[in-house]
Amino acid sequence: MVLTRTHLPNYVQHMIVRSRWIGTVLILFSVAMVGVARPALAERVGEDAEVRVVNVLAERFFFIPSRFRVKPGELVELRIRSADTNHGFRIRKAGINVVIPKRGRGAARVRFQADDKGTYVFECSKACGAGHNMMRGTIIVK
Ligand SMILES: [Cu+2]
Repeated sequence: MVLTRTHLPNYVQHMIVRSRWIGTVLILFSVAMVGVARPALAERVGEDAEVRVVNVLAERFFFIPSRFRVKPGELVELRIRSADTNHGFRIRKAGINVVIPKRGRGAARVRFQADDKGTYVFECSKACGAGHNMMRGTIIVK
């Protein structure tokens, strides 16, 4: 005889239904807790909640995103990863120039803040191939 749910005694079937229900409630509860706990944790470890993180991907021969906007006075942290080789990230106007490690070696972190409206061009500062000179983007402060 094949044992299917209909062959189980009534109280066992009730237990299965109940445990599924409890499981669902627990999952929903933990999802809710994760959402609530995150900002609190960030404050406790002293990360500035003020910093907006912008993830940037560098790849021969472009940046993604190649244009993004920040507000005047807003502090942003750019976390720049490479999808292939070493690149550079330079904003001449802001005196920023860092090396972006090659794929799998982590991100370069750069903090950027501009008080006035305007545009800041960023570009690759490490010769990376034929399209290197086209590898650039713009931060719009607006
Ligand atoms: Cu380059």
